[in-house]
Amino acid sequence: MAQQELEEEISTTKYNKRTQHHIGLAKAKLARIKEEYQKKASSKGKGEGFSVRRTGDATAIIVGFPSVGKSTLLNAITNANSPVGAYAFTTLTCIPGLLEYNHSKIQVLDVPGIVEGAATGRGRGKEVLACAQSADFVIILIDVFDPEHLDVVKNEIYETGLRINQKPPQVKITKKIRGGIDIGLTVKLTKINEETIKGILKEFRLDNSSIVIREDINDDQLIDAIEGNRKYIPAITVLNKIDMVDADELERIKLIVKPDICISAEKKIKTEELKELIFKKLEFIRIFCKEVGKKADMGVPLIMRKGNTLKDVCVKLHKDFVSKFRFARVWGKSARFAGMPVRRLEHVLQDNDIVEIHLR
Ligand SMILES: Nc1nc2c(ncn2[C@@H]2O[C@H](COP(=O)(O)OP(=O)(O)OP(=O)(O)O)[C@@H](O)[C@H]2O)c(=O)[nH]1
Ligand SMILES: [Mg+2]
Repeated sequence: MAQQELEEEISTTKYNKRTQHHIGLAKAKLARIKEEYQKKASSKGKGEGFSVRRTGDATAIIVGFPSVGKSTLLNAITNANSPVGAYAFTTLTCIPGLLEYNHSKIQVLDVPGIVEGAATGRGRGKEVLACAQSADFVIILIDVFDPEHLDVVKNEIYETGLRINQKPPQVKITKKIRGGIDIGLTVKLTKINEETIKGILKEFRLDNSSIVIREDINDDQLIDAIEGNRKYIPAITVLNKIDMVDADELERIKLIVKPDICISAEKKIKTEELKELIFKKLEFIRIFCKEVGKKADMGVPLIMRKGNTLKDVCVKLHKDFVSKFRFARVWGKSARFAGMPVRRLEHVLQDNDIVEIHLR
């Protein structure tokens, strides 16, 4: 079946216990077709992002339709000066700005507007979404007058394999040589049954495999786990141009968009609160570095992210530190005792940890 027919079938079939198996398989087929298509497209070398050097402690990207005020917002919260225009597609490339907040440096990217079909290459959609893929945080900007854009933007983001505000599904799949499919469950599944799981696995030629599922996943999450190339990034929805509507109108629109924050980029209403929100959502932690035989420098922390490891710290300090790493001594919440030696680069650090790196 062709892509369009499958898409139509998925969107028009009513989802219930009786149809869920059928829909699950159709989704798997569609995902396979898209996977093939993307392989072909990327071997032609298309769909690369904009080349902007990443700086700072994290990168956030502002995504939205044309003229929603992305450039105005960039100019309001960073040191950048991106041209603003009253017409669509003012911004044609990627323009970075730097937002300094609470000792952290956040790179914010302003990009061209996206429209429906962006994920499949409309406008500069592919470049914009590739850029979002490599960011740490997505700011979805919505114009008060176009609340219906939210679903379109979210869908385009989803289509490029980006998952916002979602965790990777707790599913482990291993290929076997023979013996069919065996399913191990540690929870009761309510959104998908074993028959559908097998059908979807077969669609991906995993006829001989074992799968262990540790959470109540649905068919989409199973396909994500199989394809394995999804990116999981936090995001917020920001409603802009609230200076253009009265309080009642704003309340009505808020019910549709359910924004994390409402602002006016132009009038700088709530832009300070937005900075704080971005900072909070990025979940920074402070790591203090210490030289052997000296006291730790508690003045200047290294700004890292929650979940970061010793390896991330090494990468940030010097390009050779990972290959020369012998062990580290760690003080603080991630250490079982003060000065604990750690050999694993995968060791996850905690806020306020002190790290002393020993190199070869
Ligand atoms: N009233 C009002 N107008 C705004 C606000 N933010 C942006 N605008 C106006 O909206 C228009 C578009 O703003 P831009 O910042 O260029 O929008 P953009 O999203 O970068 O547009 P593209 O680069 O074309 O995708 C301009 O006329 C801005 O002055 C706001 O908060 N309130
Ligand atoms: Mg712009």
